[in-house]
Amino acid sequence: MNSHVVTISRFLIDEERRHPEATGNFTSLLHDIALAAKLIGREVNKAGLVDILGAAGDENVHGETVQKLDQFANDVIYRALDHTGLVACMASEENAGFIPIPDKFPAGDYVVIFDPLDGSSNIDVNVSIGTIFSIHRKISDGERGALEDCLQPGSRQVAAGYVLYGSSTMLVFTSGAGVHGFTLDPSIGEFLLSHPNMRMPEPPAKVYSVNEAYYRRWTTGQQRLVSHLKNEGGFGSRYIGSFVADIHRILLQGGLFMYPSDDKNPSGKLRLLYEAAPLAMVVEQAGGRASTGSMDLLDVEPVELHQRTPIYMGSRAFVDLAEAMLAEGGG
Ligand code: AHM
Ligand code: MG
Repeated sequence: MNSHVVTISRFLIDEERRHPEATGNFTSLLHDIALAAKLIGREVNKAGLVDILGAAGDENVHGETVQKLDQFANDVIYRALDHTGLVACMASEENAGFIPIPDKFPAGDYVVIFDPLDGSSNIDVNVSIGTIFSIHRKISDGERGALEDCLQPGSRQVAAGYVLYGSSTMLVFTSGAGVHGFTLDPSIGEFLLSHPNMRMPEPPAKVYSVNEAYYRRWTTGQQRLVSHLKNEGGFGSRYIGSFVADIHRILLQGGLFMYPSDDKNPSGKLRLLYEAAPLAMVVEQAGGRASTGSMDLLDVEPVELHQRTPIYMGSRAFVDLAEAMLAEGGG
């Protein structure tokens, strides 16, 4: 084996050694998330076989009901974290309320918020999907957390990241000291460090990413921004329609991702806590910026678990430009 191969375990242990005060709890938590990612990735890779193996709702050979993949992913993450004694509570895009760790298990200090399988409508057409996670420290007195633990602004995240189930499975995360990407080597079942210290390129690719079919529903400011990018700006356009995949491309190549507000969705579509804030931390740690169009996304004080937010994320200069044009253009 190449002696320079760094598994995610080795990477986390090396990081921990640089922080003598570390208890190892955070390392264990990320390990558990990486394990959940492998289990979800394994099922995602089999998704095309549902017609052979049974569709959601059917019974499998063990007489168990086959779950929808997003429900499966939700259960996997919950079960990877519920019993470890590291977590006080969780919140998932798939659940209405926050989820305290049950009394039968010890509780810890971390709060984990996740979107188990984002972009799941892309599964049927074999397009990349992702898992998004956000980690906070508990701030309430409650041993098993409280709603306020989940309603912290993105700037207080201690770590955040995503797993991309693409042509390979990648886990990308930040704990506030840069962004690091690991690619799953399926032959040994390990995430290997493939993208150390990811930085958004300068100069960035001039590419915007937005669902332009909603053009007529946009504000005048948003319409003018996109017209400017493609006409005077000379931008190209790429839109996968899978948030993790669109942001991953922008992280590697630069560009501007937008999911703006529109007539039908006054706060946009994507969720602040499960989708926007974690990827905003990743993008900012890689040298980019994330905004709601009028303020830093990481400064938004959440008021409810499932609230939505408009998103402008990517290369710093492009996000600045978007904010400026929205401010002057009746945004
Ligand atoms: P989901 O949470 O229902 O999976 O939807 C989220 C997805 C994102 O991955 C993507 O950025 C967005 O929805 C695309 O929405 P649209 O089809 O409106 O462009
Ligand atoms: Mg989602």
